[in-house]
Amino acid sequence: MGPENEFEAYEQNDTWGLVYNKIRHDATMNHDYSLKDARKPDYRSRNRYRDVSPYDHSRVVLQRDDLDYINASLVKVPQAGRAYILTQGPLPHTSGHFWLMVWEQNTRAVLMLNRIIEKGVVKCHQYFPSGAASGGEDEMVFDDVDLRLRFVSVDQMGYYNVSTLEIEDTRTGHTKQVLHFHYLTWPDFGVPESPTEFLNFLMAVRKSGALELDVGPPVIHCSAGIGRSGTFCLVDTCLLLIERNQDTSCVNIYEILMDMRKYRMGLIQTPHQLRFSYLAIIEGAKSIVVNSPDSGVVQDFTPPEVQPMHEFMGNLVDNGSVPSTDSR
Ligand code: PTR
Ligand code: PTR
Ligand code: PTR
Repeated sequence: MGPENEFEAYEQNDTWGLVYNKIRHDATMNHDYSLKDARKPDYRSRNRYRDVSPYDHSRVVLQRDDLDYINASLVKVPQAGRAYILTQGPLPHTSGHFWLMVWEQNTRAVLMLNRIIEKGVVKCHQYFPSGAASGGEDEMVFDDVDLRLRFVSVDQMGYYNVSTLEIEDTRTGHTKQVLHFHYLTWPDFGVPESPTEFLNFLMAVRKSGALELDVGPPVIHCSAGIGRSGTFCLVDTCLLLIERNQDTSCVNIYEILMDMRKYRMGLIQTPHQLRFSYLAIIEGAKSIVVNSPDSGVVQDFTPPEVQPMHEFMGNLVDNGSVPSTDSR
């Protein structure tokens, strides 16, 4: 049964809540991986939420000095040739760590899916220079990690912005440019305005090359780095697999999401986000599989070459593969 048939069945029987609860339940039963580093006294204050932690086996380790810990996870999907770093919205005292991770992992783009303030509450620190022209800063210095960030330019696309930023390692004077994609209209525990809007954003990110394996993994965040960020990765991966196989029914969304949840807990936070993922996958697949001339947003997208598994794994910096579960 492909995503379309599943979607129809869940709609007709009004079972999105049940399906979503089964995913949460199965993940809780099967993914009892350790969270020891996230709970260390020295690192606890680096977590934005006490109930959202990276597993030890897939957390991203900072290399510079003895900084080590950041609430970030490397989510690997070898069958799709994809890897994503999912992380929380930086706190004031972890913004330097965030940029150090981007620098060390050779990340080409940061995807920010939240706003700084949501429902009147600060959900993420203003960790990037947004440019003096829009009332922000042109430059930010992170002394704790010896990095300097410079605003270069911004393209405002309405519901998202794409900024170019330059990072300088002040120890060596070396610089790199990164893209900052900021989705402006996706509420926490909510869904984007429409699948088409979301797919256009996804295609803009893909076109930048930032999701390819010849650069470091994209760094994707929202406030907790699980709900909206999980939705983004699930849709991207499923569409890539559909494209490879030219067959919508080849993807088992439940299994792909459960696999991704081995690397970071809580991916997709509501039944509504799960339903939206199906909608976006079904709509995106129409323009991929039926190669019709008026098929819309994704028709000129060319899929990347599939990379052999050993090369793929060799490109990634992390703590190894998914272990069998042990106690937290
Ligand atoms: N700003 C965070 C918050 O209030 O959630 C700070 C914080 C983070 C506080 C984690 C406590 C935290 O949990 P624990 O003490 O259980 O690690
Ligand atoms: N304990 C927090 C809460 O429930 O508010 C954790 C949390 C916050 C979880 C936001 C998910 C959130 O959504 P997102 O991952 O999309 O930022
Ligand atoms: N604020 C979230 C909640 O308590 O609903 C935080 C959370 C984190 C929820 C992980 C669930 C999580 O995992 P799972 O979805 O697998 O139960």
